[in-house]
Amino acid sequence: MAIFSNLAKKLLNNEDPYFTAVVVALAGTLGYLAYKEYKVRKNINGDMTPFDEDITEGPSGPGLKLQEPGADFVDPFSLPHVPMNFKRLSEAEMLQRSREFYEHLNKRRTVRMFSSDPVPIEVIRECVKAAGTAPSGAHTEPWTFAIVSDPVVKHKLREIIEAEEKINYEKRMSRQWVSDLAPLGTDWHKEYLDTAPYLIVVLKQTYGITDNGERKNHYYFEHSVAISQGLLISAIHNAGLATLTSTPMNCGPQICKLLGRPANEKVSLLLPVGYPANNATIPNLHRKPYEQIAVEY
Ligand code: IYR
Repeated sequence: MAIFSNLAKKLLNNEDPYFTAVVVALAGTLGYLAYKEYKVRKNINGDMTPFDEDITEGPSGPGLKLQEPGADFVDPFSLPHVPMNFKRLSEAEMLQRSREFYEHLNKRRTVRMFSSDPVPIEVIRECVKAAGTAPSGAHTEPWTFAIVSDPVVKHKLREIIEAEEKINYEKRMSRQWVSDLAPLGTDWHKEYLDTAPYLIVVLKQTYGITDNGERKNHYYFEHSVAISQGLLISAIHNAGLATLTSTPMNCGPQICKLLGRPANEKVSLLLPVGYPANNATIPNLHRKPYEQIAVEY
């Protein structure tokens, strides 16, 4: 203690200018490093709105430097804007198409019992292409669709997911949550992970990586990936197939490791895709009527 109080006295009275200089330099360096880290974590680079924290996430890629502001600057004139060639439909046609689209989507049901009958991979690829047409923050397209058909990999996914879901259902989820799900007939058994011919793991890229290995912001990646998942589900339904929005809680890191995904990707949803089993049953659910989901001003 005496040593510290002596040193403090030395410092305060500026008895030894060299010592004071060293302490000030050290404190300055530490402060600068802390501020730099804070800036990276909070994304304060002049290009973010500080009040909207869910736009992007802090860096999770160890050792990755945040891209310098403006480093990826694209001369706006280098991206030409081209005529849109938009063709208007008649009001009658708009009404007919919107009605038919709704009626078609309204036939979609979440399926938990799948047939193992094969489905052409080309169909799955087209559905994924449809998902990739989703709008995304600053057109960063922050999604990766991992399509798994290999029975060995599917089974490994099942093992990872069932082990975690058993803990989820028995310990992590509240009793209320488990009882809210009971009518839907879900539990930790996930046979569909073996039977469905495809499992599409949708991965959200929490940031991008530039050609020089720097971290690039992905704005609104949650929203962007959620929209693309909606399109994927609609495309799968439109192709005459069934799916299930499965949310393997606490399995993300193990799934990413199994699939060899990079550190910027996190599991968003896992969609088993195939035909419903011949004897498939579904809960007799009803959707809210228009009046309950919309307000018109
Ligand atoms: N992830 C679990 C739990 C689950 C949660 C909700 I909310 C659902 O609507 C359905 C399931 C599972 O996939 O079983």
